Amino acid sequence: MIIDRIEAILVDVPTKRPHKLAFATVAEQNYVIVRVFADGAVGVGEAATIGGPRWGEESTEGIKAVIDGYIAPVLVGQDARNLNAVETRVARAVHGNAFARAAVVMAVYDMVARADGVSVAGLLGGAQTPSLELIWTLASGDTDRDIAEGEEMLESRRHRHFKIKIGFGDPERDAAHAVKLAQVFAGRASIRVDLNQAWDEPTARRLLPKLAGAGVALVEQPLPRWNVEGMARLSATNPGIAIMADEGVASSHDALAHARLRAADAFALKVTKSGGYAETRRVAAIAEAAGIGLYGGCMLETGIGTAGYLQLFATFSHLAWACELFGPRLLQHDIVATPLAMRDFAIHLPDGPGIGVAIDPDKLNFYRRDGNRQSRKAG
Ligand code: MUC
Ligand code: MG
Repeated sequence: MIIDRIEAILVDVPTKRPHKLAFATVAEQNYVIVRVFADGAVGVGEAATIGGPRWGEESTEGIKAVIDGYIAPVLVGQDARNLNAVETRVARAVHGNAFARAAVVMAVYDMVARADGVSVAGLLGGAQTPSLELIWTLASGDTDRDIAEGEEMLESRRHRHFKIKIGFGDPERDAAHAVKLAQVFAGRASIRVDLNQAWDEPTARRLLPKLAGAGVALVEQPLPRWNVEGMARLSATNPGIAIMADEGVASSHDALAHARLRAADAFALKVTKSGGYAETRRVAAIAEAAGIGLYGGCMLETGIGTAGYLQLFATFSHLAWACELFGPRLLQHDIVATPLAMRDFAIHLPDGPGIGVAIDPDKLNFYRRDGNRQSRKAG
């Protein structure tokens, strides 16, 4: 199965409501959809970014340029079936640029699995669960609106774990917002907060006990990603609240550094930030060896990227902190033909081969940036 062409398409999809994070408010999500072609077979993959090069270094424009200019040329002519060689070849040809590499790797796995009539999870050794408990992020930027949204999610049996985005400027106000939500949903939903690196160590040391006291179960990346030692000090001194690394743990080297210092109680896994399936599995293996819990993270993917992540997450024996593969639910429309099943507080692994979902060509045409739609960037 010789790869003959790789295509990278920029896609922008508006969200149902503004999604407010520490570093940006997102009204539209930006994607690179990748299609890999070989001997008449096709596979699809995706890289999602949040607010352009703000969550991390990569933007969709840069991802497409790297795929077109540097990844496609080293893969065209290669045998897609040698998946290990494909991942290594891409990693050797391109340093960093993990999202660009992962989107292509995802598409190659999808193509090979589809051709063999098996799922990507099957190709990775087999799913160990048919569904995963699914978190929702309350991030409207307004406490009352978040409460109403949370109530609706509980009522409709969609989600019973909420992640709250904070880190907007005034830490006391952030903490008060999280405490309020923790009180409102006490005993009915688990509450976690994501700072996206916004606090410094003294602020975290001062406010984490307050969050723990209100029942917040976990705090995600409170400190800048470089401050691994600070994360270790927080993990050691805040037993009432679990500390999770997200931006700080992308590569297996990051994972090892965190594990050595016991800088986190949990790692957020993301196929794109780790550059593909192989490296994400290495991060997970280090976590498991160190007794660090796994969490299935996301970058607000469409059904394509969500399915690509889900195929891997379902192969793990246990995700201690569940997963947040809710991206499609935040979008005004998904771009897949048949949406992923999300019900009874869980996301369900699709039955089909490959990643288990396929692009709806009409929706792709409508949302692709080089079509007629105007893109609105994050504020
Ligand atoms: C992040 O940092 O975890 C995932 C869900 C969400 O609401 O934001 C993201 C990114
Ligand atoms: Mg995060």
